[in-house]
Amino acid sequence: MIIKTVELTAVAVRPQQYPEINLPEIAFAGRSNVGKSSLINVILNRKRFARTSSSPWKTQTINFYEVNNAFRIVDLPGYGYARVSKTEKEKWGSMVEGYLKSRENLLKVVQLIDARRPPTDMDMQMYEWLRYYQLDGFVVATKSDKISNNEKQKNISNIRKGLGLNKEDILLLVSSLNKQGKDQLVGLLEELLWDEVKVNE
Ligand SMILES: Nc1nc2c(ncn2[C@@H]2O[C@H](COP(=O)(O)OP(=O)(O)OP(=O)(O)O)[C@@H](O)[C@H]2O)c(=O)[nH]1
Ligand SMILES: [Mg+2]
Repeated sequence: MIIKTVELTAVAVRPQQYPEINLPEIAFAGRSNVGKSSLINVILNRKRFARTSSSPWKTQTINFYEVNNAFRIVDLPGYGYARVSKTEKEKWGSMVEGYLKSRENLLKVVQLIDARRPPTDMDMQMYEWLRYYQLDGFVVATKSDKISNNEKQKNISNIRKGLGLNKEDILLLVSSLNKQGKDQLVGLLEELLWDEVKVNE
């Protein structure tokens, strides 16, 4: 896929602020700080387009990145950050759930899991939920540069088990730092988009 143009078309906290439903969307979900925004920058070939931060809870809005005027990558705010008030968590819940449940042009969700640890309860709940709504696209394990090759096999298998992935379900190991898995990731996105848009035009 050749990225010709990238545009932040909307920053939303409520449906009225979403862009039109004229283009297909793929959303990125995962725990706060797992690396969603960083990975989106890798896909977009932009260093700091999606804002990232070492302190959790950086992305607190739903950000729509339009690529080649053909599809959108949607950066969701992360879940599971302990130091957030109950009210904030509820606000997050209704904002993200509202988007995921009602968005007609949402094709699939890419779920991100930290490659260093087993999935958290919230990771598992999220994945169950996505599966229930048939929004489960594929899973990526992030920050692979932080684990050794020995750990990779073991951790991948723990994540697969924790999420209850089937043999045919995809789990891709990625790193935004050394770009491991980038080409496969872009390939998988192309596959999801294939029927919807001519990604290479
Ligand atoms: N070593 C390493 N660090 C990473 C990687 N991806 C992200 N990080 C770091 O992890 C931190 C969080 O990254 P973000 O991309 O902001 O995470 P996020 O999931 O968007 O977080 P929220 O917006 O808070 O939900 C930053 O300090 C990144 O530099 C990676 O692949 N390898
Ligand atoms: Mg973010």
